[in-house]
Amino acid sequence: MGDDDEILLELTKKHLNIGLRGVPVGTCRTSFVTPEQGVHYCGYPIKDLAELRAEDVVYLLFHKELPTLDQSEAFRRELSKRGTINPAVVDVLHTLPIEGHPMHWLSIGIQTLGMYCKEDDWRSNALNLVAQMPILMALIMRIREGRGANLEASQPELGLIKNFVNLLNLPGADHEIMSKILSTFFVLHMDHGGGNLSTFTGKAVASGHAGLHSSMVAAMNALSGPLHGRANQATLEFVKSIGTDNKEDVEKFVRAELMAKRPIFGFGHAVLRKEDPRATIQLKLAKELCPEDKNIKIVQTLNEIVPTILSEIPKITNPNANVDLVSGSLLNYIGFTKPEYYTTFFGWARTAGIGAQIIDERMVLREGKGVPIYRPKYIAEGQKLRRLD
Ligand code: AMX
Repeated sequence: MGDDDEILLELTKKHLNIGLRGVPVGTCRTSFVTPEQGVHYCGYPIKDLAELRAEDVVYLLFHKELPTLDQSEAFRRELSKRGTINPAVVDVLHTLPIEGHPMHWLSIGIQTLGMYCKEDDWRSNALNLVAQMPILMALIMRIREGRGANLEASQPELGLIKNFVNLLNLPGADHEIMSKILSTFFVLHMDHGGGNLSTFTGKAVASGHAGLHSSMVAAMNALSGPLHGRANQATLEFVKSIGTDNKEDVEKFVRAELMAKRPIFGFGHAVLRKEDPRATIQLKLAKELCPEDKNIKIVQTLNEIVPTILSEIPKITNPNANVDLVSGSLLNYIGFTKPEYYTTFFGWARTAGIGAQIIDERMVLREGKGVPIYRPKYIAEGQKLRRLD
């Protein structure tokens, strides 16, 4: 080893078959997670970024600095220019089976955008995708719900969130409140370190030079699993199944779930050891905007009693609320009553962080040479040398 090299981890057999948990793989320039303050984007704790304009936070992840006013305006103009999609994407979406999960639609939508993308540049393609995602999301929701595509109504100059809200034009929705809640959701979910499954998968696929869109589709498919991005869907279903915010009843319900060895959704975290600031921010937003909402009241009761109940169980390292406790109830409040859509919002936000990390791995790290194709070592097991007779 050279003088500059440091041993980060002594690898032993106990590190095998554990999903690379804790095994250092590379460096991440966009975000890190600490046990006390949760995720930080480029050094800023998430609590300081939550109320910023979504485009400014995308800029931060791509440029590693917050924009000046001029840079912010120029970046929004750039995204607006990139924010158009080929109408043929609409035809493809119309052929998809309604039985498919919205995450599958999202993957096919992104792959289709990639087929019409003429550029061969990681940064440009990542920004194109960030700019086009609001339109793709609105189209998916409108077509699935039988409300028809309205591509001609797209006004990318309104900004990422507002263009989505206008395009979707959900009956009965309050556009201001919807924009506020979605903007916060979007900023909170953009990135979460380098090693979460979807980001890691996206970067691994990109290392084979499969292209930005194919890599992002792989990442979205990774995100679609119930152990990863689908937890927000599961948490709202859990909250709805409780059905009451009466403290004694909620406590009875939670204890019965634990007895049945089922998880208490919305609580616990692999890294954080305090309440996730992303939960704190959303709880505050819920208190301001919809304190009387039935699900929000259940969420608040859960947050009052569950940490104490989970603290009685020694193996649980963090009994506090995580990001998913509130997000589904907020989305439900603004009119997204079908939890199967929630992971698509998560995926939409993550295209910013994953895109920025793919650019870093392809164009910046190792003095711009990029990370080589991923090739971890697997040790052969249970295989004797055999011969066909
Ligand atoms: N309810 C019931 N049991 C829980 C629990 C919870 N909320 N949180 C942790 N535990 C259990 C674990 O399942 C594990 O049990 P085991 O040893 O029998 O396998 C034990 O307590 C120790 O877990 P841990 O070290 O505290 O956490 P972890 O890193 O293994 O798991 C997490 C983290 C999020 C998967 C877990 O807390 C959990 O399942 N929470 C409920 C589901 C949920 O809210 N998921 C959303 C995750 C949010 C996010 O990170 N995106």
